[in-house]
Amino acid sequence: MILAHLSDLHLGFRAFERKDRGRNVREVDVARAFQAAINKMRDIEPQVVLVAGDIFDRPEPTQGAMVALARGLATLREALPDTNVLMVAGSRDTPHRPGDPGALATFDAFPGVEAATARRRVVHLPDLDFHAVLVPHRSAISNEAEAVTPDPEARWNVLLAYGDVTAGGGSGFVVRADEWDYVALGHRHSRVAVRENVHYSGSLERVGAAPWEEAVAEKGFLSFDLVAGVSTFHPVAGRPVVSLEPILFEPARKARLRERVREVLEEVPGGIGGKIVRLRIQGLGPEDLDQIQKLLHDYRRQALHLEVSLEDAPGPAEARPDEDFADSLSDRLAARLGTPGLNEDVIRRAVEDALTQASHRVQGSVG
Ligand SMILES: [Mn+2]
Repeated sequence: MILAHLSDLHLGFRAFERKDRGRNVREVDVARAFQAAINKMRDIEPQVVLVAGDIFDRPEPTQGAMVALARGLATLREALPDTNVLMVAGSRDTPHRPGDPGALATFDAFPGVEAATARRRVVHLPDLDFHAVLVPHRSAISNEAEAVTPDPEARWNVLLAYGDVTAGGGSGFVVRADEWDYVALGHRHSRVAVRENVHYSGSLERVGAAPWEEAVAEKGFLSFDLVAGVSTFHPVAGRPVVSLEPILFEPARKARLRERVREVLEEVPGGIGGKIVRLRIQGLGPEDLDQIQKLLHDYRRQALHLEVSLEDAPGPAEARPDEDFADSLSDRLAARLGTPGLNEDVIRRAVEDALTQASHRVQGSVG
């Protein structure tokens, strides 16, 4: 019995100005990532696909977003006709007015698809002896969520919810992990294993306001084998994001800045073409940015987006006690080695002496 778990698709997400055949490039990227995840389902063959909210990037999604979801569901239906899809709305795709059904409700009408947009919903799949409770965002932030319980008669109990979840105590929607075979969560964009059976799958693409924070994190979705109790991550390739090491601007060597900018941008493995790139410069004021604008022009055309972050220059370099200690120890040993009558005791005393001094130095730097 295999589940697939994805969340935070943000279909319809748009960023930067670049277009591809009239469509925002990032909107195309998130649609592609979703389709890539669906294509991987053929090999995973889940009985149930769980989609844990923020399926659309906004309550009134773009037409492209509606088409992307419909296509994905159709592909899945064709490849795996008996697979059920359970979805909940997140904070991004909850309708503004409580009386509205929400765009996601369109897909609730599809056979084999359950999409809860506002109220909690219980789904029972008798063929699989499977019981699921669907808790969309609006339900998770109401008192309604407290009444969520598994069905003791069912072989499998699964909770699908959107929100900040705690394992008891603190704020947020409380989940009693031991009551459920699996808890599929959405809302966090990074992948988090809360417990062995409680997971945030993370977003499929780097759709946050600061994509560089997720530059090195692999994105994708999860599957969970209910019998073995084992979770597996399935990476999905998205738009590459590069966060460069900071460059220090030295006012005394202005020309050096242009050289360094060129160096770091040219050194990106595989180039910056089509990538989302962040260039960090320390100690340069916004009024001095003109010095490199012309230089950046060409790079801006190559990259999908080139973000320039101006940061404060770092403080004075900190002392490195480890190196001081090593130097001091070797100096002392070298000095003693030439002394007549050198024996183990002498070396031991020298080492102990050095260690004592080093420990004073460490305490001194801590205090
Ligand atoms: Mn989200």
